[in-house]
Amino acid sequence: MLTIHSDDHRLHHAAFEWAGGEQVPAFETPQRADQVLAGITTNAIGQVIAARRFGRAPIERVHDAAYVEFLSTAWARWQAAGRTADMLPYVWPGPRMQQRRPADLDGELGYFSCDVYAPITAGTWTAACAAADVALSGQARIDAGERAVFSLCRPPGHHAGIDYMAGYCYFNNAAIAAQAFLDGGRRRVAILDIDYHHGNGTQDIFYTRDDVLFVSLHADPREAYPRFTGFAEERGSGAGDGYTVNYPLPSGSTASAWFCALGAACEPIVRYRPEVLIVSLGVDTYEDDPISSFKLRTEDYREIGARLARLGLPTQFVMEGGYAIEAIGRNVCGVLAGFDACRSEGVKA
Ligand code: OKP
Ligand code: ZN
Repeated sequence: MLTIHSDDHRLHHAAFEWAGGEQVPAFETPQRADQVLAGITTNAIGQVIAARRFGRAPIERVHDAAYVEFLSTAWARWQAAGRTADMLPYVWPGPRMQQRRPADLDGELGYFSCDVYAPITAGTWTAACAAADVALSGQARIDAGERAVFSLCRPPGHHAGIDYMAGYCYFNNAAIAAQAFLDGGRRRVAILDIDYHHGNGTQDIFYTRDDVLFVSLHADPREAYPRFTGFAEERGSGAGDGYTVNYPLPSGSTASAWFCALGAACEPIVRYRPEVLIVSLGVDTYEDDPISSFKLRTEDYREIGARLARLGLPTQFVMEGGYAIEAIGRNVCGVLAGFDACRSEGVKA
């Protein structure tokens, strides 16, 4: 399978994150994408090519222009104020408060975010744009007839909503690719999100629409980030009613429970008859992931790839989470190799 990549991801490097009331080393590191890339080579997954640039326009098809503008200038404004640490928000509008844009940088940081997990650093803008380019370059290859591609996006994207960053995410790479498919003339796109965490941002972007089906398997929000979205009763609204499908699973779920939910999640996808499938690929479902609780083992990832290949759709894999540095490369490659193996069997049959 073809992999798309950009070295610019390394420009985004958070100094720390908050956990248990303390600053701990960031889990979302440049090493993650480097390890995946190393795995792609070691496991001979296929050719690796650099992303090309697409600029702001396709990003603004899903994100609010004011949010994109804020992200593009935030670090320079922070520096002009004499600050050097990572930019972190501290205040958000709570229930029954005004959703009104504050007048200064510290206020705007809260306005354009919903948690403390998306710090802006010196290179965040460049890296986030590069991740969107990686997604768009993959989308363009599928549009040109490629059957499957892997967009090795970093930073990840599925927590970023229309006008906010959150959970290590700034631009919603999968949503940007989905919108580009539609803008290129496709009429039905399905996004299957198999990251451990609910893809609240992707859900936000497509919640009222029927041209993108969003299906997500994730840890029950009652006991996992992002806490306030991802419940089974969230099913879309207006024209989008029924086009968001959530499968929350109990914390600690094993592979057998997870694959059972995957089987269920494939049903609405088959019924939708999408022209293309985007897989938000997180491997933080792994048993040794340091921030997650599911129990998938390395051998399960090949089976995931095989199951997805059986859907028989042009497929774009978009990298999301996965924080077990030692295992991230082999787990991602397991999915891609399992997909490719099943696909070539299909060609023979
Ligand atoms: C991003 B992706 C960990 C608390 C949760 C945010 C998790 C963001 C996950 N101590 N922190 O979906 O993998
Ligand atoms: Zn995740």
